[in-house]
Amino acid sequence: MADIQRTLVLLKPDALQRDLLGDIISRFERKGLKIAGLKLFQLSDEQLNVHYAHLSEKGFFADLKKFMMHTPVVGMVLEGIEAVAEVRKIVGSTNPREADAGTIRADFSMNVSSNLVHASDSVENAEAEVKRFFADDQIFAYQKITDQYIFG
Ligand code: DAT
Ligand code: MG
Repeated sequence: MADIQRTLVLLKPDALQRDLLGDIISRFERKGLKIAGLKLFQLSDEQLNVHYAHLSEKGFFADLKKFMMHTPVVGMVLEGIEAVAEVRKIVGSTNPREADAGTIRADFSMNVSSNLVHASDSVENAEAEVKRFFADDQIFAYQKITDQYIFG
């Protein structure tokens, strides 16, 4: 039985400013990931303190939060087989210059502080992050006629 997971993706303010939202969303769609949630919203300082708690001691923490609040972000809940790891693979390493060619970060960005996309890094974090940003009634379970061709 396939391990169907949900994961949280944020398209950061640099993706919005650079008109890359469509290109980035398209990469996830082409993989076959199902969009279970999608919205434009403004991040708050409180949300970012929780979301980036693992970086709170870093010198760049304040700048990171400021950057993430420059504009609204696009939040997505993506669903697919082993979606957490697959989405991280498509997004690429944190530092875009170390990311593999063909990943979003390698193909579209150059600097760690503007690497376009957030993606959950573990199944546990994905569950918490989806809950953090999406209410239950903003997440949808539905059939697509392509499901059998993509999920097997
Ligand atoms: P990831 O986004 O790949 O999960 P992370 O959780 O370690 O990486 O860091 C979250 C974000 O913080 C990252 O996408 C960009 C920013 N960041 C990380 N390391 C940084 C650094 N050395 N300088 C500036 N920003 C950094
Ligand atoms: Mg992270």
